[in-house]
Amino acid sequence: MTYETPKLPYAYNALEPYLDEETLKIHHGKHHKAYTDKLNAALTDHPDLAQKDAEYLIAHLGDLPESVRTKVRNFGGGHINHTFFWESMKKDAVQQGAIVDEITSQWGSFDAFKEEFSNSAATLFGSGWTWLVRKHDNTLGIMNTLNQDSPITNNIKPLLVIDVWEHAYYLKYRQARADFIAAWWNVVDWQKVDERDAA
Ligand code: MN3
Repeated sequence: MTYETPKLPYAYNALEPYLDEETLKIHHGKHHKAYTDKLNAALTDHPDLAQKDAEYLIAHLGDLPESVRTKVRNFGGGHINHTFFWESMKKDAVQQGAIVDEITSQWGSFDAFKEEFSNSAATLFGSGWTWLVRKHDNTLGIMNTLNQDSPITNNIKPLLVIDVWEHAYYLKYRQARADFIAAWWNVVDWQKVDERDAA
């Protein structure tokens, strides 16, 4: 199997003005593609592994040969995290549904959740991702991962993610990561989050 960068489920300008067209083109067409290309290159000599879904590889990193483990972690993680990120957003998003209700109940208010999540994303040191997850105790949780790490490596179910690598926002927002995060809430696809939780 050859891993492929999936087409975006919307046009490059669909998330304007929150996520700008130029950033999305570069982020998807250059950054994501580079991860996919490097994952393919890393597994050239491992056709047995290249048969597997990238999600499977990331969920079983500890079982992989040491010679490819770091590359799969970085490039495979970059591939699946970006796919998950693209599919977490849509144009004309509506903040409603089962997860929105559960968040409101668990955090006391939706704003309290947004504040905690936004703060977690804004203060992540270096490059990484902030996730809404379904924890092992079945409650919802907020977690950060560094670089291209994924919660699924620790058997934690991801529901929503924001990419807070600088390349995700620097062209439009410069150093102001918090402004990017504040804008991003406008394009979160809560119906997709519900689908993931139910799956
Ligand atoms: Mn990225």
